[in-house]
Amino acid sequence: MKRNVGDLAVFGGPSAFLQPLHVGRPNVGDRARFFDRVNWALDHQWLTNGGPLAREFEQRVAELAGVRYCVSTCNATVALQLLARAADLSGEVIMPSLTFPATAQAFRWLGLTPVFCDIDPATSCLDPALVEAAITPRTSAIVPVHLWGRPCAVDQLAKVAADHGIKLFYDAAHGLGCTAEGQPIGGFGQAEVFSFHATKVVNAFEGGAVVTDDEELAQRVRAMHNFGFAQGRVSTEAGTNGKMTEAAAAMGLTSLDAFEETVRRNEANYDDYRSELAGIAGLKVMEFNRAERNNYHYLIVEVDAAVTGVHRDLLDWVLRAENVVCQRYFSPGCHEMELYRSERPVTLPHTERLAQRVLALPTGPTVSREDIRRVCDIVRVTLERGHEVTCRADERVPSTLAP
Ligand code: T4K
Repeated sequence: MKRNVGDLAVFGGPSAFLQPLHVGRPNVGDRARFFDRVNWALDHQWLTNGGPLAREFEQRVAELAGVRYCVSTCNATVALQLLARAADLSGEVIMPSLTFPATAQAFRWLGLTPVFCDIDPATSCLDPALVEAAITPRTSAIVPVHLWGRPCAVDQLAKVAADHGIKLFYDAAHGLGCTAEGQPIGGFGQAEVFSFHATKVVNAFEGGAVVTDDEELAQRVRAMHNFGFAQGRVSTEAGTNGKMTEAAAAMGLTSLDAFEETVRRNEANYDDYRSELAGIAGLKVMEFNRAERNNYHYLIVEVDAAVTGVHRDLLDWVLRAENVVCQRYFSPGCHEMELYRSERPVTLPHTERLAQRVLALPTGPTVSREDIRRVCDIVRVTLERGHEVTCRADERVPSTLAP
């Protein structure tokens, strides 16, 4: 147990964990069931190209999202690109900067211009009023992100999009199984995109999906993810190869089987973190609205260096020395990355402030109550003795880690 600053591994104490404790450990589910599914695919010698497992996966994702159509893809980045093509987007696309770079990169790769807009600090998602102010004659779509699974202001964003006659597609990479205004994420805007990357609440090794109630859009995405084939092997429009394999779908289905249990464990972990970290001045555990359904997949804390005397980066460094592999999700904001900053400099105060403060801590079914207690001991010692930790760290790394 860490009680004093001298107990911390950065200052010579033993690491709290022998093995790394990661953020984003995969929800693998029942391995035997996974191998059964893979064996079934091998027995039937059908490995990809819209096979039965991918179709079953699509049906189950559509049910969970409460929509009529789901097209599975090889990852969410390609799914976003397929949507952009299928909807004939052009010019500018408004999106948050506080997101994984995939959101911006997906569109930029197609020659579209990401226009970064600030968040509402209450939701950490796009602020609809600022979105409206950012619309220009070149804007073709808004792509909000349900960050960490916390829902966007869906009604207000729908109104802004409708008032200006532009498309609304959600990056719902984090949002599987969550609700907004009591409705499942998946059914908002013209379409939404899920990610089934290994680190997501449901994984297909790598995978993604476009979900929508728009039949024509779904058909177009389905054709485009398969070389633009309509019927037979005739390409009737531009297309790529964005298909999900049967092995990926086997993993996706098995992971989906374990979804409810994973969420239960995530929620219990969230409650444990909240009670262990309660009362630490300058530390906030990012809240979920209990009136909505949440997947609790990301456990985010916000560190106020002015109060704790410790910058988020220093806390990250301290935890990593203890073998707790945290993630700065999502820092820096995309607009602060040289690629984007040099092209289109903007100032986004709420994004910049939060990007300096947030840290994802390990959660998921493989993280035990005892793990959480130990992680929280480290956090508490570090933040409650913040000035001492920062001074001692500065002696070792005279640098940028101080607030
Ligand atoms: N939109 C949003 C809002 C997103 O967050 C993402 C992806 C996308 C779009 C695009 O979705 P995809 O095209 O990927 O489907 C990871 C994921 O690679 C990325 O998919 C995800 N968001 C992002 C939030 O997290 P990194 O760069 O943090 O990955 P990495 O390899 O550093 O892994 C993070 C942690 O996960 C490690 O500490 C270890 C653990 N891990 C990772 C892998 C790959 C495992 O335990 N097992 C594994 O197999 O991006």
